This record gives sequence, C-alpha cells and structure tokens, in this order.
Amino acid sequence: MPSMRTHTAALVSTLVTAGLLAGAGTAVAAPAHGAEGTGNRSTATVTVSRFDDGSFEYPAVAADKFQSFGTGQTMGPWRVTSGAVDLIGAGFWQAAEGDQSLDLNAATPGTVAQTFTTTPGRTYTVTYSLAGNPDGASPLKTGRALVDGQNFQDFSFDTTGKTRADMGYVTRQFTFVANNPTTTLAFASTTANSAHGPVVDDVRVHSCCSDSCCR
Ligand SMILES: [Ca+2]
Repeated sequence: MPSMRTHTAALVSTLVTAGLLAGAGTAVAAPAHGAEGTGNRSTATVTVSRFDDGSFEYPAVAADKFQSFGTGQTMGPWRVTSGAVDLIGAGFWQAAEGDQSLDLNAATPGTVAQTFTTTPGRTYTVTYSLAGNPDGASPLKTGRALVDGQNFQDFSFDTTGKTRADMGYVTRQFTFVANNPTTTLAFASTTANSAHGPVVDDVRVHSCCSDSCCR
C-alpha cells in the first residue's frame, strides 16, 4: 500500500476495494492554486469547457508504438505537470477504452493534469480504469489521483500474471465537491525508479444529476 499523506482528502467510493480507500466521506476540493504540492511546475493552465479525452486518444500515436511526453508538454486537453509519461498507441497493449492508454511512467514517474470548468458546490464522480505496465520487473505499480492538488485516492495495481493482451483493468472511483469554477484533476505515478508504471484509461467525470447518481 502506498503511504497516505497527512493532508489526504477524504473521499466517497462504493466501487473501490476497502484496502485502497484513502479516507471516508466527501471532501471539498482545495483552491486550484494550491496545487504546488503535486510538483506542478507547468506553464499556464489551459481550462477546457468540460472534461475531455479521458480515454487518452489524442494525439494519435503510431500503431504498436508509444510516445513519451515530458513536463510542460500537452496531450490533447491533458498536460504533463511533472516527470514524464508514455502515451501508448493502438495495438501496443490492450486499452480499456478506444485504442490508446497512458503509462504514468516514461523514464521517470510522471503526472498528468486537466483543468475543466465546474460548478462550485456540485458533486462530481470520477471513474477510471487502472492497470500496470506488464513489462517491468517489479509488479506493484502505485500512484494517486488528485483534485486541485489534494490527494483524493491512492491506487495500486499488481501486474503479476498480466500481459499486454490481457491487462486486467479494474475500475476505480471517487467523488469530490467542486469548490471553484474550474477544477484540476491529476493522475500521478508514485512508482519510483522504474520505466514501467501504472496505466490509466477511460477516465470519466460525471456530475450528479439526481439523488441516485452518486449513492
Ligand atoms: Ca483509451
């Protein structure tokens, strides 16, 4: 299990294995400018009108190849805010949705973030598919999801028995309450000293639309 940071934000989750929960309850996201703790040293933030390309399909990488993106570079609506990541092209390994997926480690652990418009006070649910690069020697892949720089969910994935053709994706979920007109969602690898990190795909952000949405 990855260690919990002392300022770990609480979360609400019904799908996540209890052992992976970072807390309990619903937290209010911190102001966007509180993101320094994530190692965020990117250039100007670009806000998109709504969360987009959670499937990491843009830009298209050559089939059976991957492309590394370093700090400050963008991939569609995402930007790399620390370290470096590998965008995995179609056919290189199984994607959870569409053709492409994202290895949160290139040569070093990386962080990707996207800033999108939100309604203060509204509850949002984030779901994503998680696996790990099956080629690395160490099978345990760890990382965290952050909202406005606050750690909302530590995650881990064991690639033992997984292959490029059978990545074994699992679904993770957490809920946050927006505190500002824009919110930054980030995924960070905490898998150190490895070029083989956790793999994420099919990130979705839903706004609660009725009493049944987020319960
Ligand atoms: Ca995808």
